[in-house]
Amino acid sequence: MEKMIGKTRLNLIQGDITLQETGAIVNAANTGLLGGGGVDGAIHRAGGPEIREECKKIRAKQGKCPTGEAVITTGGNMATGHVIHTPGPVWHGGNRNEEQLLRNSYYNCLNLAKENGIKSISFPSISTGVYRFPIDKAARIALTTVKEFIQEHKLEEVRFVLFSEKDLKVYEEVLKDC
Ligand code: AR6
Repeated sequence: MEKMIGKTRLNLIQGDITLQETGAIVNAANTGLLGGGGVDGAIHRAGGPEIREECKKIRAKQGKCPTGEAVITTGGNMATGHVIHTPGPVWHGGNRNEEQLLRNSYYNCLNLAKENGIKSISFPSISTGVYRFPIDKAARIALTTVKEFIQEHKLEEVRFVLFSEKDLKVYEEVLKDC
């Protein structure tokens, strides 16, 4: 599904984020930044050791990356130029500021892309795997945060790369009425 918002293309597709050729791809990381399972594991495997080396340098400089913040590294061996790593919130039922923290993750990734002159970016569905954030709520937060950002800042394309057909359907339904 594709929708123009101002001059920005907003795309929802099913696929593997490690294969996307956008200027940056986003990693649903953890605060330690040194890799893990899910999409994080897939990105480190596909990108190779250079990404982990840069993450280690960031760790040495600033310590852990707080939930909702974002950092940028090379894309290593992948087609993308950059990986923007953000630890999304773990879902604990909704009373621990999870929604605001997820909004922060999307906003800070977009802002970091803008600051680095990146024109196109691919997102996975942050926090909806191991971190158990309910996907319908997460999709609404993701899409509204992106829409608000691209109304104010110029980006050529924002792409959501959903791993399953079921997840893609959820995002498509939410995009229809937001
Ligand atoms: N391309 C696109 N999406 C993917 C891919 C892929 N190659 N692989 C998985 N997904 P998760 P989280 C989807 O668990 O919930 C890690 O261990 C997946 O189906 O990767 O933010 C980190 O180190 C799901 O829809 O991330 C953290 O410790 C979505 O990506 C923790 O998991 C996010 O699932 C982060 O948990």
